Amino acid sequence: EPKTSGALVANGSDTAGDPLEKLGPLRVEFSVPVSLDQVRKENPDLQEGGRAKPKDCIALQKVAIIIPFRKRDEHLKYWLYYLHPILQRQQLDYGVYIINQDGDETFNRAKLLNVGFAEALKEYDYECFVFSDVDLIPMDDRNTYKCFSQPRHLSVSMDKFGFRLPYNQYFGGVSSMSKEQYLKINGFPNNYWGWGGEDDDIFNRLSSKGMIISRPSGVIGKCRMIRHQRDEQNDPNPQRFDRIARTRQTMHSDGINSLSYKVVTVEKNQLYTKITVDIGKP
Ligand code: UDH
Ligand code: NGS
Repeated sequence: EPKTSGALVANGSDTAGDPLEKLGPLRVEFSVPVSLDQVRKENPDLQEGGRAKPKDCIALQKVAIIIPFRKRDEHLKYWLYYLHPILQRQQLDYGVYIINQDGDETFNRAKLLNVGFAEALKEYDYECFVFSDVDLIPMDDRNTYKCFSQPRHLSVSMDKFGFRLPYNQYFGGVSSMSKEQYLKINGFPNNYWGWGGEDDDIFNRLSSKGMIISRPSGVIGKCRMIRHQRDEQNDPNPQRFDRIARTRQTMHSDGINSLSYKVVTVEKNQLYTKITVDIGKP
């Protein structure tokens, strides 16, 4: 019987178990609205900026969770509601970074992820980076949001794809990389404006450096996506096929070594650090 990690479904505290123990399969649904107030109350141990670490043991890893973002506040509430309890049970020393694209220009997911890497490292000695879409929720807390000896793809079994990979090289949704793995590929591309292909470019970078993708099983890797309409200013990028054909030529000059942006505001509260950033336009 799947368990609920918070109090969304009345379930008796007995089934919530030891706060230090993983639960396995979790109930994940998006029909009941959640409020930030409720999330704050249910996660009293969180520190300013959406930080937490185990009280009674040494953390597994220091992990920065990076979320590319613009105008998805409803999704963010669910993400925080479900993920904070899970991440604490996973005994991580973690922080949540919402990288909010300023203005109304075309969206650029991969560049926002690069900004998250750079900004998180200015704050703390993170050794691992988890890159997560705001609308993806794991259905099993044994899917640990940490790093492995190879780059990790975590969202391997999504409901919208019938709980399987859409294709073998798929690296979208949620992934993790150590600082070393990320730097080895010069981070992510900065020039994928609009929807699609940036995750395939990242896959190409990893495989060109001889790395392979580590994945959880299809059972532990189950997750749900919050259904939504296509966002404004994120239409399919017509250049994406040409770009992914040239990753090996472009990756050394386009990446974390060529990243430029301007931080507009930084907001810190109990649940997250939100960095609003001007990343320019195509
Ligand atoms: N994102 C935002 N705001 C935007 C666009 C994207 O926050 O305006 C972030 C968010 O974290 C999202 C991620 O970028 O989860 C990836 O966005 P995406 O639009 O590339 O991917 P998604 O799978 O949607 O969420 C694809 C288009 C869906 C059309 C479905 C029509 N039924
Ligand atoms: C591929 C895209 C990826 C995308 C994946 C799943 O075709 O960026 O579909 O998309 N690659 C290209 O377009 C080159 S989804 O079904 O989630 O909309 O992640």
